Amino acid sequence: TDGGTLTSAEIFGSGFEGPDHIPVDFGVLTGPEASAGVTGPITVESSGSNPALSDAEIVFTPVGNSPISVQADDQGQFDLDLPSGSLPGHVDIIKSYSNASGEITALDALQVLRIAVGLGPTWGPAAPENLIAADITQDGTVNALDALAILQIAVGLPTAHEPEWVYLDQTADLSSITPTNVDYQTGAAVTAMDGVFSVDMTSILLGNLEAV
Ligand SMILES: [Ca+2]
Repeated sequence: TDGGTLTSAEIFGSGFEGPDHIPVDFGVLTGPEASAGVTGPITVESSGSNPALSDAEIVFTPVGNSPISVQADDQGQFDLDLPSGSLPGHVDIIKSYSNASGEITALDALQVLRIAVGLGPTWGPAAPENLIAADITQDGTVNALDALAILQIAVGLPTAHEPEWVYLDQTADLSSITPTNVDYQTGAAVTAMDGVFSVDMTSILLGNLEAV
């Protein structure tokens, strides 16, 4: 206001604790809403359409190499452009939740609260997939804070814990998961042969609880 120059301290304060950038509202920049997903067992085919992976990001990390990341189209088709031959690695899928799909409701928050106080969901004992979905804060424990975050999402309030889809290896052993030990690995090991792979995965929307 006095016509003088700004100091770095006036702009950046005491410095950076990590990477920083000017605030950007991605809600304005991005086009269509995130697409709906598919809950439950899916097969990820690198050479076909994948209804569960529409608009998802596919990340393939060859053993000992840097990740390769591509965006799937609205049919869930993607091309990682992998070299020929045998290429073992790990595939991860990143997919955000579309609020427009309305899959997360206040009833989900109720189910999580029931689990948090030691009751099961209204349909019976919680399956491991239910506990993964219930721990939307991803801190390993199902408690009232998860229920609160889910309720915020259900009514359209801002929350620190945006829902997202998680994809696990369908053969992963989830039997040790309990409400106080929600421990799991995302993604699956695959070996691409001449650039092609197929893997069975389980697709879970964090915050969405339904009978498995
Ligand atoms: Ca939690």
